[in-house]
Amino acid sequence: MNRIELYQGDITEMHVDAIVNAANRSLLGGGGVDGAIHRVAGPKLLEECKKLNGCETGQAKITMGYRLPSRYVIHTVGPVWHGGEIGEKELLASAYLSSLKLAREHQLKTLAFPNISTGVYAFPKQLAAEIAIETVRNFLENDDWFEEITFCVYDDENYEIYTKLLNQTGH
Ligand code: AR6
Repeated sequence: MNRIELYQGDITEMHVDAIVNAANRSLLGGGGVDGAIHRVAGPKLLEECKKLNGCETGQAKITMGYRLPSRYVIHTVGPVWHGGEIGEKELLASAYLSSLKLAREHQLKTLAFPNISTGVYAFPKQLAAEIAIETVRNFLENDDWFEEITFCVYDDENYEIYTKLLNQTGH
């Protein structure tokens, strides 16, 4: 059964159990997808985030979704790209894996990921997509809990990269 989906658009409009936020370690908001999520969720999201004491790179924390159509937000922190020699690849895989584990612990069935680290944090998009798909696929192969994991791409470049990768290898 194919449980990986591709969607191009705004993650804040998605009706899933949880959307994943590409946050920073403060968890106090920012630009990009993080800014969009906080804008739509409203001020209560920031209030709850203030109580979390931040989040390490590669880890994840969960909050309610407030005014978002998704019930929860899983905030994860991807690595800043510094050339690839200081563990960026492992940290990106860890951001995806920590988010999946947290969603699983909270018994969530449907999850949507943005393209973590590929905006402000400048992670190469092709490599990031390969890591994201491999990490999610490995998880799904070993655990049949999730109903659907969606990769929410925003820009056309990521859409093309994900389309190719998902078609090449089968879902
Ligand atoms: N829906 C889905 N994807 C989006 C949206 C949206 N509404 N808006 C942007 N993207 P970025 P990062 C895509 O920069 O690289 C923030 O300031 C975007 O096209 O949001 O992990 C945080 O607070 C890109 O492919 O996150 C951190 O400080 C992807 O989301 C820092 O940026 C990620 O881009 C995190 O940087």
